Amino acid sequence: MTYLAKPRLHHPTLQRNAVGFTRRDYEGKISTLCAGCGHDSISAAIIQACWELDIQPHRLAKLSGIGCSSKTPDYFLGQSHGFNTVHGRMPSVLTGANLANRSLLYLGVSGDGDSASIGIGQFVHAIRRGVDMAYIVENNGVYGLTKGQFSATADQGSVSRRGVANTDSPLDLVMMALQLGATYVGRGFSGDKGQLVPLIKGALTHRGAAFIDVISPCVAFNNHAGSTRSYDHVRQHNEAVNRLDVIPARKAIEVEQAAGGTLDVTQHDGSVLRLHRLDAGYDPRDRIAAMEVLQQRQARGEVVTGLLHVDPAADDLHAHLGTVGEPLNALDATRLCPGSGALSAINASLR
Ligand SMILES: Cc1ncc(C[n+]2csc(CCOP(=O)(O)OP(=O)(O)O)c2C)c(N)n1
Ligand code: SF4
Ligand SMILES: [Mg+2]
Repeated sequence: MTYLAKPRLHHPTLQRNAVGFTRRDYEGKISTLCAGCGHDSISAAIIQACWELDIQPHRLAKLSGIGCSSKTPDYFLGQSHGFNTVHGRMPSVLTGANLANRSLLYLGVSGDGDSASIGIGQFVHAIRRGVDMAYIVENNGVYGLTKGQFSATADQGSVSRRGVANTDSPLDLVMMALQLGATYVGRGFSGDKGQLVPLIKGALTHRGAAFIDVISPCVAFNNHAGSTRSYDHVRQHNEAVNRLDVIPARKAIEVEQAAGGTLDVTQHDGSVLRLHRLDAGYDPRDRIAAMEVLQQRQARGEVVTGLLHVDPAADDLHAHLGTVGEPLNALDATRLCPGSGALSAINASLR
């Protein structure tokens, strides 16, 4: 019953952020997901992150594919731009929108089926091109919407609700994102909002391809004993390498010196990612070392979470292509179509 609207009235004393919005202004319609679904907690974390970052809702575009996870953009940021694409096609639609209008923030929301099965080619190319976006996969190891078949991220040996073990090797989207050149890579757990909100804030302030894999249990089909995506399993095996604070650009100048055990990473927009190291040897700026550590620890059955990699000097697809600085809809006809003389000059340069 997604047509059910929430009451629009706000309590007058609700706290407002620097751009005058309450948290309620970042909400969407009433969720129709199963009670306890991890995806609803991720929606709540997105709402919190956007409110804390003082994002004007009309400055953000949310895009998704098909699945329970891809339905969630209906449940947050009701005043933002939105596009619910075909199954697995969110990355290419997001890439096109981003190329046409670079002035918006792009948030891609997808599922493990949507991104790791039908959409794997789309995922791969959007990441390797460095599209400026925050790309979140709500990873429950199953196709929740179509009644719980194993997805391509399901662990080998993980047992279905009917007691059948998965025999295939899993795709690890985090390792793939690292290998493909994503410049911000994190893993969170829907049951740990304290960790997830800053991970999302960091992704939204990052310039370049930011990817977050969020383990998000499906209470209907994958939350039983023997599943490696259940709340119990993830709580028992969750090993965070760091804790993140995001200090927005306007506050970064006043930020106090980092204490021992913390690492400050300044991003393009001047915002500071402050990492409280829980694993003293882990340096997320070193992509290769991060991949090694992840593989070793995942082989021990640990669910490694935190900000796993960041390249503070990252660039995005617009920088790679040398595109015009303004959104295309802000260009007048002479700049959009420079005429036959310009075309002849390009043709001549290619002869
Ligand atoms: C082209 C196409 N193929 C198959 C489907 C059926 N289908 C709908 S959602 C889905 C999988 C969703 O899984 P996931 O992305 O993991 O989302 P979840 O429901 O688990 O959040 C599938 C196979 C479809 N809608 N369109
Ligand atoms: S079927 Fe699973 S993924 Fe879909 S809403 Fe229910 S708990 Fe969430
Ligand atoms: Mg899924």
